[in-house]
Amino acid sequence: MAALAEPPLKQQKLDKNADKQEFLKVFEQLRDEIVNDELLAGQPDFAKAWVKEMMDYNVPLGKLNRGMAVLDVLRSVAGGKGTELSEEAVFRAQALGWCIEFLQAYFLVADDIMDSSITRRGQPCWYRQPKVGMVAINDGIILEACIFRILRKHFCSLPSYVHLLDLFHEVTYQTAHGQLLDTTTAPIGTVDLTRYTLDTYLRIVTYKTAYYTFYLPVACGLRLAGVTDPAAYKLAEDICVTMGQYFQIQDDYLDCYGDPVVIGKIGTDIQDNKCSWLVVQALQRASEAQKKVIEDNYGQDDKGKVQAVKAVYRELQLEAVFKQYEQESYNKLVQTIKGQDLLPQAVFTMLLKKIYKRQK
Ligand code: DMA
Ligand code: MG
Ligand code: MG
Ligand code: MG
Repeated sequence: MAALAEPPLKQQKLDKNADKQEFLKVFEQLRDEIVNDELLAGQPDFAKAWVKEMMDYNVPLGKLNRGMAVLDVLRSVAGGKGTELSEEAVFRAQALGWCIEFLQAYFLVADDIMDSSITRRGQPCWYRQPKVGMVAINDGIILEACIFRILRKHFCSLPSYVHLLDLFHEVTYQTAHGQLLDTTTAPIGTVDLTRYTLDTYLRIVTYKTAYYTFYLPVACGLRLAGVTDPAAYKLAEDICVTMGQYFQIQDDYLDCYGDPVVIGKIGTDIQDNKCSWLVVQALQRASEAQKKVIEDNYGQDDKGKVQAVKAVYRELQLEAVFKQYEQESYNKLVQTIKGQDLLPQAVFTMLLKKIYKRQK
């Protein structure tokens, strides 16, 4: 990257903040449009208030990396061609970014129920709110349906409309099947150490995380930029899948070693019997005795048992294993990004920069 061409760090931070504020304003507009949707004319006030509160609670409080990436990608592709973006083009990129954040909100509401999680983004998981409970399932369905209301309202006259619809459907399908693998590979109450293999792991995380976290924002940005070359999408898919695997490996690492105050959630992977990167790595390195400890203690909601598994992770120095993996994976991604000239490198380096050595 041409470091000299970049504005000073302080300016970059101010710009980023302004981008985020503007992005959040677009959320408020979209939310209000949904709350007052003419398709629901006459909806009672208590129902409107529920939807507003539910959206405010679940949609805008994350890091917003996925949603804000759409405009970044569009800017780096259009900027490369020397095009200045119109106000409408910027708004559309932001609205499309919010569609991704709605999709993410939907998956997280459901994921927290399935994972019996406690907190998310520093507050109780939505389904844990006393008045919510299993109504959260329907709220998730509403969050997903919002995507298509937003797309219809703001994109239906564009030639890219059908591609965007298709993209959101395909990525949702992939993610749901990733979640299927995640929740059924190692069902709670069964411990079968032969199931925690790296191949199984990579398949789970490619589908449950990589497509919606990286490919979706990139493909949305490319679509808005008018890119139609299938080779460009294929390249984006390949790089995004690798980046997504790296991102989920970080997520698994942080589940055990992250600070709950910083990551905003309390790890549950060990008690949930998850095919986590850590248990896969542990089993590749464990002695017979250590394997037995894992077998006897994994997948049970018991503090002492969770600690016993963590003790094995410590003995195997999995923190150091992760740090080494992180560096190698980062280096490889940089090489791949530099080794192509089909798409501007910034499309990918911007995403990678945001996640490299992340603490949350
Ligand atoms: C994340 O898996 C995948 C989706 C589709 C939400 P996870 O359960 O590891 O996520 P988290 O750690 O955020 O609960
Ligand atoms: Mg989870
Ligand atoms: Mg999960
Ligand atoms: Mg996790």
